[in-house]
Amino acid sequence: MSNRATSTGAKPPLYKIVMLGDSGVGKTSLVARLTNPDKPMNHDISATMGIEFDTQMLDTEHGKVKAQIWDTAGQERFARVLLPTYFRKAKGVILVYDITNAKSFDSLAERWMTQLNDHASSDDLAKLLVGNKSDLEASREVSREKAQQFCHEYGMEMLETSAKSGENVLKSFEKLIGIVHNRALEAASNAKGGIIGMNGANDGFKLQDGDNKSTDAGACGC
Ligand code: G3D
Ligand code: MG
Repeated sequence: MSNRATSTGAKPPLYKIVMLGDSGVGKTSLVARLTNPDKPMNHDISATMGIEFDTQMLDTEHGKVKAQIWDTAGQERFARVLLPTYFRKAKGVILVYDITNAKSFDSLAERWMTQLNDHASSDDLAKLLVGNKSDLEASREVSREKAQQFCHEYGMEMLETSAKSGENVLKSFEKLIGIVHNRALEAASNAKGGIIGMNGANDGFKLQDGDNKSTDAGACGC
């Protein structure tokens, strides 16, 4: 059975992914670096006051997909009210800490993983751990080993990034969206009860939603 496009001009699938982590770890800077790779980091970026999102086309091993990246303030008083909306239909999450700030790492287990489990149907939510500010090696407070232990515990992969230099920024988003896309292809394959053709599989296939309703992969999944 083939899963190739049945019509020309089908839109690439769109997946919602969310940024999570304490205020100041660099979530907004990472998204800005991804969407404006040539622009040096904007030091005037103020703490995000609500929810906003940006979209970015990304490459995966099975074709191009569109990521809709949601970013939040990371402040409890906003987060409490907004978390259900924030997580609704998210397919992936980037958990960000600052390698120079041990507290931001501790917050992941103490706060963000709990909120994630409370508000997201985390079974089909792909997760990636990102240790940002790798350019500040001299001020490092969180060892790679400690972060790897966290990954092992929660079953996810990790990368260290620098929104300042751009190191691993694209790679991080591509890694997460690759996992998300592979899972969607697998779910579509299972739903059809057969093996799908991977080449061009992003062209017009149907995503299997968590509630077993088929949704158009070209439409927004959020
Ligand atoms: P947030 O969205 O998680 O709250 P921001 O974090 O993106 O607003 O970044 C918080 C501060 O960290 C900003 O500094 C920003 O410039 C800085 N920052 C973000 N990423 C990096 C990085 O990779 N390396 C370094 N050295 N700094 C980074 P200011 O001073 O503007 O508050
Ligand atoms: Mg921000």
